[in-house]
Amino acid sequence: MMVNRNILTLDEFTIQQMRSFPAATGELSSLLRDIGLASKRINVEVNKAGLVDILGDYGTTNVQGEEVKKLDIYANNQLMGVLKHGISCAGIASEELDDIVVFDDEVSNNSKYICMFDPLDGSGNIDVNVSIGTIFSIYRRVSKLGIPCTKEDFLQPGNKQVAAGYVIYGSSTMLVYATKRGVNGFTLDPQIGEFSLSHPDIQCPADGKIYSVNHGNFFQYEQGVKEYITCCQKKTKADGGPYTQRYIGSMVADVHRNLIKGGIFTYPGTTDKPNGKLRLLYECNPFAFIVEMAGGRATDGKQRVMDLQPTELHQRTPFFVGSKNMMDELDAFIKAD
Ligand code: AHM
Repeated sequence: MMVNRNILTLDEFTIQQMRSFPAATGELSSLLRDIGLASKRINVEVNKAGLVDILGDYGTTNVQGEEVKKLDIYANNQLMGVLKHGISCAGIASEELDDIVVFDDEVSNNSKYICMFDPLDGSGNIDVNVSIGTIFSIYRRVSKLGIPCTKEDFLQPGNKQVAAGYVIYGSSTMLVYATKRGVNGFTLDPQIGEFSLSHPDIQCPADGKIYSVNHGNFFQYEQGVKEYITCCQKKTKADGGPYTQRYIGSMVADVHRNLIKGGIFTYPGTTDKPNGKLRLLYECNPFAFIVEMAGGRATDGKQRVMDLQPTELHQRTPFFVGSKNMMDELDAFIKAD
């Protein structure tokens, strides 16, 4: 039975979705609720970032050799904590952690899902009060139920994702998640502390006028990418332009804007870093899934990013994602390269 209400909370929405799918056990809804809870806690700390002594370097480096801010660790621990104590997750992998964490207790060993996340993406923007986000990705495990999950459960191609989403801590806080049934966005109502359905059935416009790229790396990009960027700059009204360049340096904010308004986000390989900067499992696959489920496309410049077989947890890949027709145009430049 459909609940007839003007506003649905995240919990109500996921339960409603579950009811219309008789085989569902409720585990995915419970997992999404756990992620929603962790992100509300992270949101509280992110909002206080300018006030309390939580800023600054933690004094350690993460497994990619990047400096870790205190909030990254807080966010990581919140997500890990709620998922460990929940009833639906067998283990996690995080951008902040060297290896997978297997929860290994009776309930977790019988849970069918594993979760991967980047707890606080764009953390270089914390100190300057620019939007940052959490990205997550959920897979059905391939190992047997009843035993601890294994690394194989995490090294699955993105096309095996069951759900993926992100939380953007911006001018308002939003949680957007995708399943094969569609993409829906929920805005946090701070007065009641609930995510409420505000962006039902998000569709990425097939055309857009925004391109997002780090121009500082321009001369390090391959020829086809340079030519595509130049083409974006030269667009006139007659050929769908003019285009606008927007790049905040927080992928969650950049892709969120392009998903809603239409656009393309790119992080190509450079001569220094041929695989670019972004991580396949924690950043690219979840966004590829979300944008594809909304009607867009995502590639590594050669092939669909979700068809890449991961070989290691922290592998990086060039990444191009966005509106379908813009992606098609980009392909023509890269393929001609
Ligand atoms: P982080 O893991 O240090 O937060 O870096 C990831 C971020 C993405 O959100 C963003 O798109 C990219 O790094 C920006 O990188 P650059 O400054 O090289 O353009």
